[in-house]
Amino acid sequence: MNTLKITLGCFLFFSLFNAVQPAAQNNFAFIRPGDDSLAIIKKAAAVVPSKRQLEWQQWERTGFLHFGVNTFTGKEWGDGKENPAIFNPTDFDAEQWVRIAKKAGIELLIITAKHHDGFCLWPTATTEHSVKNSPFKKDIVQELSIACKKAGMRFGFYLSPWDRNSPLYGTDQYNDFFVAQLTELVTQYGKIDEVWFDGANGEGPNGKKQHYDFPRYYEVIRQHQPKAVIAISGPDVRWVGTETGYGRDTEWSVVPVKASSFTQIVSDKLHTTNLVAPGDMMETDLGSRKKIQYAEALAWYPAETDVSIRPGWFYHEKEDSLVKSADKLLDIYFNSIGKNGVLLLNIPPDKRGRIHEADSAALIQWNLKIKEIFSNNLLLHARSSLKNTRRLFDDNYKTTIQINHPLPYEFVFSTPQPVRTNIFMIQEDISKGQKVEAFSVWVKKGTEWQKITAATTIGYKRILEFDEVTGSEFKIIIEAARGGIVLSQLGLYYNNTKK
Ligand code: FUL
Repeated sequence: MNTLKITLGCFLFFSLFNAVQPAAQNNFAFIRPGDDSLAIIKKAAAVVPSKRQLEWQQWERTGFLHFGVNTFTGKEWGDGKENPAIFNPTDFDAEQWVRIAKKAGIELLIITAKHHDGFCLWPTATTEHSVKNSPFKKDIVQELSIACKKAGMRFGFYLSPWDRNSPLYGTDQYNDFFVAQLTELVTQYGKIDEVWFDGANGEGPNGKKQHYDFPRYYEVIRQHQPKAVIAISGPDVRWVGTETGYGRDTEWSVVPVKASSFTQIVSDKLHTTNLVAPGDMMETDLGSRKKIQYAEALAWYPAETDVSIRPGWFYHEKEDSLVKSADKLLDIYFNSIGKNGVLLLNIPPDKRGRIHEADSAALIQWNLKIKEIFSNNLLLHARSSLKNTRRLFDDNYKTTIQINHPLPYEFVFSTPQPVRTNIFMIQEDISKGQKVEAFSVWVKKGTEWQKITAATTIGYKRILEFDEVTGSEFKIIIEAARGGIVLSQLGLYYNNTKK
């Protein structure tokens, strides 16, 4: 399933260059034949996110709601032959979903408006295979969009291009059908913040072959919901490459793409004929110096890290005892958001139409742990060798640290009292690009500096765990970078729940 997802996702990547992203936003760069490796690095450093990509990154925690006929059949992939009569939640409460998501620190909810089985959670005019022919009748997409709006929660939808129910699937008319579905969703439910196009397709070599008219789909979204990010088989956000919740140790948001696709944005036209795949999203290295040396063009294409709180994406009673614990979710938090990604955590409603007690308990615990750890920055009152004022944070707990010095460059913090720490967090101001390639963190023991931890990329956020140390002098060394660095936040913390 993943291979197919990647292939399709990659093939659709060209639309990064779609007409609605004006060149002035600079979330891409051409590599010219005469550019030497230094010029290429410079260009990579100058690529910045578009406004919608920047906002999206700051949501950090987002939630997925897999809900549909599979909830009632126990399957993960329905075959499209399910009788709508089986869809009958007994105690449906979209407000409960939103309430729990809020308590988990989640900023956006994405509902599977239609999964691969083709069953629509809204009473679409495009097919009879929907809630309108279920005993439940209600419009789930509407219920959720209203609940989100009421609670100030962002809202998005997943619409599966692969449709196992529609007789049109595999024909040109399917694109009209899909556009009609999409148009209903982007026009009838208020503001949409994210649209998720899955690349999965299980048709196999002898199955139906569908040419998806993605440029047309994107145009519909941009026209009606210009602020929405289009993810996975979309131009704004890429799949991290696993469904484990764990991102790469080195995660670049600037990745190589093909120049032939690039001309599409320049000419302000969408040409499917020029479609070129940028590569495999599952590779361990997407954006290193070595990778970008061979690029024809570069683009800001950040990672979304999706994972389910349960083994499956849909609710199955037999998995009630297999819900991920708050500690496991915390580890995922460190390894997704803490590795320059946005976390998309799936919390599937059960047959009642509610988030199960086991899931909500873990989610609430998880958020409490995050709050407890990150509400106490041990560097808050530290003096720093960096700032003229020597005060690291202003009254609003904001800092901006600009480093334009030759590398390696080091800066020191001294805390008024010795502090005990086992977590380091640091953020680049990505509105200025992603630059850091290597850094390390040190503590002073007597007269000696000891290395506590080291890593490669930072990007939007990097969180590093290490064995507990106590000290009052800490040092950060930026060892390598692609240009002048702007840091927007950093801190030392203590996780006292660590086993
Ligand atoms: C995959 C799908 O096949 C799964 O069912 C699930 O929706 C996951 C998020 O994406 O490609």
